[in-house]
Amino acid sequence: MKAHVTLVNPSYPVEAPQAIFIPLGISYLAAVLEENGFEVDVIDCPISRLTQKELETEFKKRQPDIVGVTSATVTYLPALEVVKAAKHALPNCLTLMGGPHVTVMDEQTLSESPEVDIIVRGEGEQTLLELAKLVSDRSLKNLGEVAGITFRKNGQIFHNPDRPLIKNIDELPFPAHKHFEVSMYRILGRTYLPIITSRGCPYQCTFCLASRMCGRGFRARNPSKVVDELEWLRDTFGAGAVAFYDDTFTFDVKRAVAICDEMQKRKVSLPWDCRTRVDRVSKELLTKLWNTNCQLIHFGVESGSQKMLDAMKKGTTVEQNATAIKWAKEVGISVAISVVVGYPGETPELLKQTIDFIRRTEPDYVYICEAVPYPGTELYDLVKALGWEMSTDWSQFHEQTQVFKSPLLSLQQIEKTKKAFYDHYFSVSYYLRKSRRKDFYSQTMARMALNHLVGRAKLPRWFLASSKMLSRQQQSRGGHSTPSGG
Ligand code: B12
Ligand code: SF4
Repeated sequence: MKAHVTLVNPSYPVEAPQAIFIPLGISYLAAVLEENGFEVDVIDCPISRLTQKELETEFKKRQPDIVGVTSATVTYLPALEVVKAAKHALPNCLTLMGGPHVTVMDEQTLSESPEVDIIVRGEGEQTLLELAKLVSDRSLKNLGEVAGITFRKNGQIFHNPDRPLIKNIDELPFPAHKHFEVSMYRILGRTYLPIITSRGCPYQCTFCLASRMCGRGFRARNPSKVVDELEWLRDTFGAGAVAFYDDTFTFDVKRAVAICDEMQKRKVSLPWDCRTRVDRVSKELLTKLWNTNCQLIHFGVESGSQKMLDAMKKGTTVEQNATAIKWAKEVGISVAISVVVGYPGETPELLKQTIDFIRRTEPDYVYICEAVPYPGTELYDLVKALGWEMSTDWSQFHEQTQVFKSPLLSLQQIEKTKKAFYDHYFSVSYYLRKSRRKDFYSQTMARMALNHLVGRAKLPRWFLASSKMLSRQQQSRGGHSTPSGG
């Protein structure tokens, strides 16, 4: 009999920003299993908000043979709780974990968590398929032959060789969003869905894990298939806006243009946003994106100091950052930037250069992310090598608080600077400016500003009532380094 698989997206820890997005990883895994005839279901904890007891009941009801849980570093502890609930409810089920955190911390996870049976490292579709087949054939003793896993046998941990990356990602089915309550992924009344049109990043910024997850080679989907998926998102799920979550959407400029051409040809006019590097855009390309209804572009600016950009091995200049922001604004696209603060070597003066850069270039939205040494990154090795005290509470790894102690810049200094910056940036006039622009992204930015203004409680009650209050979703202001630009 074919194995039944339950895939789980864990909740965020309460202290982390709650960014609500369909997890593409789980959705792709479900699609590939289904395509191969396996029974699949999904538990999406950030939406269903089940207690530990309710989760156990849910597992007992579904009776899966395999429970697979995804996790980033920040969701590692909640993910372990899910695995515990699964093992408690169904002691004979096979428990798997995958995602960026355990890909790197595979052996540590298995040694500290007896409830986890197998770690799937890196890209998971083919590996999970192979495991599901082994479970169906009752031949789990052959685990030693499955590439890309780390597992425990007779108390010993085995780290099998890596699995080669999928060469042609066009062979993957569309992600199985039908397993999610898509109507819950709404912002300001619009269903806002993600798409990925390429995998892999050729760059190696020191704080980022992207190339470790999807490789350094840029593997791209055919523009025509991309637009098929956009039409499907619009027609089947009622997408009202789409986030292109490629690490660097415009890495291959010709392909980005071909996607825009295809969208125009097929009259796909959904508002959309994308993430890219400032050195992979030109004014001509930005004009093309704008003409295809790209309303927001995220650039990974990272710093206003060349010294810090070089330390992060970003491979861009302050000048390129300023020019790209200027071009995008000139063609009409709103610009969101992310900056990394508190990186080793950053002094209050260098941090000030970043704040000055933002004031000078006036992007439409700013994510200030605190430098987080995710395991597996060069930054992690650097902080370890410096011998600086680092938090071991993974729930803190969400870029809105400092997780290591820099002798050059204290948590208090960073928090003070951030607070002063946002208090100044999200002014009533910012709110009014954004609300006057009627596009989806400007409206969302207006709402974020309103959230901030309300947080500061500087608005009279009548103003709140007239602005129809805040969004139900507490969106992550943190965003993060990668999606805010390659
Ligand atoms: C889209 C995206 C988001 C989206 C959606 C997140 C989500 N849960 O899917 C949003 C904006 C919400 C987001 C938020 C955050 N993100 Co993010 N995000 C990305 C991005 C750009 C692409 C991820 C993606 O969809 N890839 C495509 C899918 C198909 O791949 P995948 O998710 O990795 O899944 C595959 C494998 O990992 C594996 N797999 C995953 N889970 C499982 C489970 C099982 C059982 C198995 C078998 C296999 C398996 O198989 C999947 C298919 O191949 C990556 C960068 C990157 N290139 O990886 C960063 C990235 C994952 N994010 C990162 C971070 C830090 C965050 C935040 C903490 C930021 C913040 N300040 O809040 C939050 C945490 C959110 C969370 N719960 O995971 C880091 C993670 C580093 C780490 N160790 O944690 C990354 C790697 C970027 C970076 N800076 O290095 N993110
Ligand atoms: S930050 Fe962007 S460009 Fe740098 S490695 Fe990560 S995905 Fe690539």
